[in-house]
Amino acid sequence: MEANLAARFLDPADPARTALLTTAGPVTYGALTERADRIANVLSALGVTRGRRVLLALNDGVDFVATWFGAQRIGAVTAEVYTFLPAKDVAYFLGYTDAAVVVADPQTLARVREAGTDGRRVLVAGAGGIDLRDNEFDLDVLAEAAEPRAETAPVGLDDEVLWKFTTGSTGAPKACVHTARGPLESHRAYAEGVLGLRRDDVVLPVPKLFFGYARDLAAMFPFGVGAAGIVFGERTTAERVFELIALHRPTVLVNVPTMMSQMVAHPSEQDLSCVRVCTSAGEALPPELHRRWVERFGVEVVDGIGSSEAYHIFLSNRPGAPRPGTIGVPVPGYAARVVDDDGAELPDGEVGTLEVDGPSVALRYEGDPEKSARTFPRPGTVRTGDLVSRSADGSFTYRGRADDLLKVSGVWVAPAEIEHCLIGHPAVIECAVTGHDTDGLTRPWAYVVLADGASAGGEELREYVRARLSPHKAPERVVFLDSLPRTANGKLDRRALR
Ligand code: 3SK
Repeated sequence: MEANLAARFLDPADPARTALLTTAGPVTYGALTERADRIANVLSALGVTRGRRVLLALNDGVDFVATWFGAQRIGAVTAEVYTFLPAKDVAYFLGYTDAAVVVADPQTLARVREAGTDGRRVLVAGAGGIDLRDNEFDLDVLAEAAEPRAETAPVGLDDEVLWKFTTGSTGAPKACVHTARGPLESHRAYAEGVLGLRRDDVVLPVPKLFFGYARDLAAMFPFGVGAAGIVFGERTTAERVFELIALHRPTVLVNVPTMMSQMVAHPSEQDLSCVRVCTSAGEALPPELHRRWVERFGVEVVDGIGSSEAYHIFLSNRPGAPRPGTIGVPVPGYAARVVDDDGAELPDGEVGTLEVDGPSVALRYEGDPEKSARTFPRPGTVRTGDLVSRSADGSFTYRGRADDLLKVSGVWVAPAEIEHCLIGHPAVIECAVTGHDTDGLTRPWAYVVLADGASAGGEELREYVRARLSPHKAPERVVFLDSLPRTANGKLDRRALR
């Protein structure tokens, strides 16, 4: 079966339909396909062959999407660098991917240069006016001169086509190596099977496209049904999201709890009536935030959990049947179990590690056989490192990361439980709990962001937890911050707090 992602997602579409919405105007499938094919020909001319990596150091925009599909067209393997990383981290991505070509733009070029490209070819999008060096090429000039159609490299379902990076909150980012089966199965199972993505949908991503959750949902899965995605280069703020909603009237909002909390706390009146569903993933959605969101905007939330290892979302609530506080049930075609440290399945209600089987699980972490063997114990199975429990109705509840658990007064405590409790306090919009060593004993400390204009003291918040959970779960200290540190994908950076 032809599994080339450019052939599968771009070619069947009506060329006159809108594929992407941008502030500069709509881009049709025909125009996107032509741009992708021209870039495919440029990449081939620069020596990119099947199986070689193309590293995208591109901000969100049409060229991000066109370059990604251009590389797919010729059977190359795509990988993305988080665009705001400093040069030393860009150097890590360059070395780790050993990319044949790096595609940069005026915002990332200086850091790519400083990282040292080691003779690699750098293709620069939007390079007009920049003095290019010997190994650098102007994407616009080369694409204009290239043939508008490119040949589709034959790709099978089991061929390696893309790398997805883990966020690296506990070490250097690692690439999960995926075959073409991953995106195709996730599209079928989650985008169509759970979200019911349809031709008239317009998808707005809150995270940037280098995060696979956003890239797939806004710039790949919609194309499978002839729908459209929105791309924008600016930093995502609640104001910008509201402006984009007013401008493009999306039907699907791809969201993360942090932004949901900022949107809920935003003072001005907003009309989200165009949005039929708001997805939440990337982090646990506290039930209280879920409730505040629905009360404020009247927009349904479909909360789920995914990972780079499993390719995309594998457990999810279903539209029309939300169970706040749970991450839902397996996506069609996936199976999930709660296991103990020996891999034995635990009964309903007990907390253990989440293990998932599915058709989109990665082959390995590139270059790390030991970690691969621990995380992928069998082909098609991933041991996620997430702590969960399953209820008798089959739905799963997130209890935190196994490596975040704290032993307090001899009892295991999940920071997520204290966080979900604290977020119920009306003055708290965000919080994180980590372990602190006090004279050799681990004690929970809470880092709290208060809503604009709200006030609450540390003792008040400690008492709030004490009254609802138990005394040993009350934070020893409450530290007030303006914002919480985040990883590149917007997830809480617990390492930075510790
Ligand atoms: O949360 C994640 O890390 C994730 C990764 C890939 C795709 C989807 C999600 C939610």
